[in-house]
Amino acid sequence: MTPRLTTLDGLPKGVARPGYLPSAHGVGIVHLGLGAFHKAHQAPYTDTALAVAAGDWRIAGVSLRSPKPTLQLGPQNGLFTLIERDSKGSRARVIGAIARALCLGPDRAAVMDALTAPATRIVSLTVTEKGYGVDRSTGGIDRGHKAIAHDLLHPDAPIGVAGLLILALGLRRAAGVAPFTVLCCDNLPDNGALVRGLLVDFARHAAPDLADHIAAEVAFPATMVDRITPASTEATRAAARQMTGCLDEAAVEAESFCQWVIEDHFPTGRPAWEAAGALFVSDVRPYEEMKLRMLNGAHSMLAYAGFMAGHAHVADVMADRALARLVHRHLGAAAATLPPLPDVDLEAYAAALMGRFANPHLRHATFQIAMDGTEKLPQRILAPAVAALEAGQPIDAFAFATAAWMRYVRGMREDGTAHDLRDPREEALRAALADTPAETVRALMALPGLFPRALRDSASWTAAVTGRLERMLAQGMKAAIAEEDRAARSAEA
Ligand code: CS2
Repeated sequence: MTPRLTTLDGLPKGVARPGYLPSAHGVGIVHLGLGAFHKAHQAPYTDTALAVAAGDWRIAGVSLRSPKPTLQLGPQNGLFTLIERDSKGSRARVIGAIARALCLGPDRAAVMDALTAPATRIVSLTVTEKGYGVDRSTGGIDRGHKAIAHDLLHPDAPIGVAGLLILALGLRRAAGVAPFTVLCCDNLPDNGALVRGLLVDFARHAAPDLADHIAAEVAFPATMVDRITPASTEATRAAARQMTGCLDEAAVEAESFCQWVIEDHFPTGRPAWEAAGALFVSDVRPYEEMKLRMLNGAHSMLAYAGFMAGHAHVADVMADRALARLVHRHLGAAAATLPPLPDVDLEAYAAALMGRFANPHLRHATFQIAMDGTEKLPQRILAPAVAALEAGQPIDAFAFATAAWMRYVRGMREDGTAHDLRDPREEALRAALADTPAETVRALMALPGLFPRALRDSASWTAAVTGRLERMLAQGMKAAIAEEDRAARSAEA
């Protein structure tokens, strides 16, 4: 029988393993959101930092809802395989940085102990864009968000990020323990300031005496995180088993590329993540904008257009020559909205992204990227669209991406079968669908807090989106892609 992965002993030679003795290091980080991205990004960065520079920086991982991560990692002593894939092949690496896995529901007391322990100096977060409950038009709490509403009513038994962190920061303060640093690792614009705004506003409502303390004493460094990480599947686990000789329920796979740019503001210390290649800077924003507008913006465009054109995976999109050219056009249009970054060549970045998207060894589903469009569009597509409009640059690429999203929002494939939307505003989206493309565009653009005023008020933007949505609906996505590509090429010529 194949043994479960529980120990580093006996792993085959080709499998990389921690360059330190995991049990010799204490926990210094609590991570909320124990999903594939954390396991493929922060956990391996921490693994390398521990090997190079030691320290008590292992991670207590917390799943806010699903018991799955604890069921997978618990019996494996936190060990899991990361499979890194690129054109040269696949490599397996067992990661030892996760000391324990907890699930908030059954393990509430242990989670609170971890959050209030003086040894915990960082609380990091990957809960996805919709996990926070920020009202993006005010920067404060969104009272309609389920976890925010719950935690305002039950501040002693919170289920969301804001409630948990405020309760823990209050207990630490009462006990005379320094606050932890809050490290947001989600693809949100200015993510440190965004979470700071959320917590300060939540405190104003739930624990007013804490608001000033948080504003003055808690550090919220901003980050840009990057590693393409498809959801784990049976095939991931089968590959891990084949490479390690062990059953690994917690295995993840990712591209070999990874990047982490972090604002260096950690008053109570941090792991030596630079040992693993993290870049510490004073201002993350230009890197973050570059990544959100170029990588994530092109990703969202290709996910909506690709899914509707029948492409299940990103690599299939990149094999569709017309659509791949539109991905390239999108990257160029996004780059044109960015300020120059010293030491970064945006053309080279775009070329590298084309290669990363085309990675044939990654099965990254367009459907996975398509999820939560209302949370992603603003920073990925709409902000650069406003910038392009204001600078008098072409808006076609952004209008095409937006129309493709609106086509996707119909929830119906071209063969008439339904598909899920998987968006927190799903009901409002469905209610906005109208009989004509023009009415649909108008209704979707009127959803509160989604489209910036500059776009809503622009006749040229509205016409650019409407014309494209009409074509997508009347002629199908493939024909719309071909026409867009033709027009783009003649504009370039
Ligand atoms: C993707 C991102 O699912 C998505 O929305 O665009 O998860 C993307 O793969 C990562 O940000 C890459 O770093």
